[in-house]
Amino acid sequence: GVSFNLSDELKSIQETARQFAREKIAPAAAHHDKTGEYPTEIIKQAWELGLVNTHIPQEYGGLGLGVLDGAVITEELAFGCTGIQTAIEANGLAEAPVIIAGSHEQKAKYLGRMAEEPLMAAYCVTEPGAGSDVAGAKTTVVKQGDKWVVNGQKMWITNGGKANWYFLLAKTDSHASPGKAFTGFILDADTPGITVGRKEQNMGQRASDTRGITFEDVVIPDENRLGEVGQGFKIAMGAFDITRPLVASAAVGLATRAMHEATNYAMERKTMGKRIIEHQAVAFMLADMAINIEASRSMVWKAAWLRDQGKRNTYYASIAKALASETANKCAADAVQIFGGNGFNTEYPVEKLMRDAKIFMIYEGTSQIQRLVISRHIADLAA
Ligand code: CO8
Ligand code: FAD
Repeated sequence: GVSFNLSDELKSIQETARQFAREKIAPAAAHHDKTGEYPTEIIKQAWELGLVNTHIPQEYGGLGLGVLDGAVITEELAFGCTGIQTAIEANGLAEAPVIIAGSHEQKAKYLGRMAEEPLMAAYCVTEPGAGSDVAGAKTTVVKQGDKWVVNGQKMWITNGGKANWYFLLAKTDSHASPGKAFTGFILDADTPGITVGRKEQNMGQRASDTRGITFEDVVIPDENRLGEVGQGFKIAMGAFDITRPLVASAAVGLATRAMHEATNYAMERKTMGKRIIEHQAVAFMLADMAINIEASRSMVWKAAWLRDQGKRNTYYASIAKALASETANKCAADAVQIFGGNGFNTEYPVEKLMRDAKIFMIYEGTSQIQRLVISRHIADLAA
């Protein structure tokens, strides 16, 4: 039956991730936030501990963990810094289409490589003119003999400048419906014709590397095509069923950090003769944080668990993503409020949390797009 008990093995991985986040990630977070320096060394250490690429099947050298396992690990890493955690998790996003649709040879080559060395990968779907509207993406790929030729531009690609290979979604049939118009590919990052743009200067999660990428007559061998021609859109969407619960889990990690910092501060800071936690207005802000964090984590676990059971979880993944990302934003903003003037200052940790939180409502599908997905399912159920 259903259980919220974590196995001993998962508890032990959770403890490893918790310790790593608190001892290695959190102390380095301010530096990477300030400088924007990519956390190469931290990622390498995380990789050595088995905290990166957790869902690569054992057959290809990975740990073969499930989505719920990944959610537990991700929440812990995110407590330390969601910029660093996003860089790590973007690997999982790039790998998801390969796990869903890759052949044995593709998995052995590209997932195997990730298990052998601390390499990065990236998922290239969004374009300058099409983010929410994936079907509006314009990058084309044309068959020439036994090869494909890509032309177009992708934007906002996490790990864009660090990736060893990319998952690429490109249009193969501009007249077909979205579900048949696109094809997915694996593309080596050193292929001629690829130009990687500058590192974007973002509001938060500044440790993470986000870039535009241009493809000019880039040649891809047919053996790097993922699945059938025309199946790319569904493969790209299928990846979100795995990764939206994980992104939501990271938002829970950030929200938990906000509550942790705000609680400690409220126990120390005194006004009007008492610790501010003894003012009900402050204590209730903390209580609201707890309510929303617990509810969000439960939704994350449900969405992740369903996927691990082999059941379609799209509806729950979107609920978890919308709820947890909005929880992260509310908790971070209220943590700043509880810190008062200090909360607005970079010497204290909560202003970074507020800047880092915003992107959770935008990437992996905006809050509006999650509501679009949820409402379509409700309409289908009612029909
Ligand atoms: N699984 C399988 N098939 C699916 C799924 C799914 N989850 N969803 C849709 N499909 C199928 C449909 O059934 C349909 O099939 P058919 O044609 O046979 O009927 C076909 O795909 C087309 O679906 P829709 O009609 O629903 O297509 P729409 O054009 O209406 O668009 C969405 C649907 C939901 C609006 C879609 O475009 C969407 O999800 N948009 C948001 C895009 C998004 O989330 N982008 C995120 C980019 S990655 C990112 O941000 C990374 C962040 C950093 C990463 C670090 C941590 C991981
Ligand atoms: P738009 O789609 O133009 O949306 C603008 C506004 O309109 C939003 O508020 C949106 O919710 C709203 N809107 C749009 N359509 C609708 C609708 N139908 N109904 C209601 N409201 C609507 N993408 C990748 O492929 N790979 C990555 O690794 C990646 N990493 C990212 C990292 C960062 C830091 C950022 C900023 C983005 C990243 N993205 C990545 C892209 C991200 O997924 C998109 O930015 C996001 O999906 C929104 O697309 P957009 O920016 O084009 O906004």
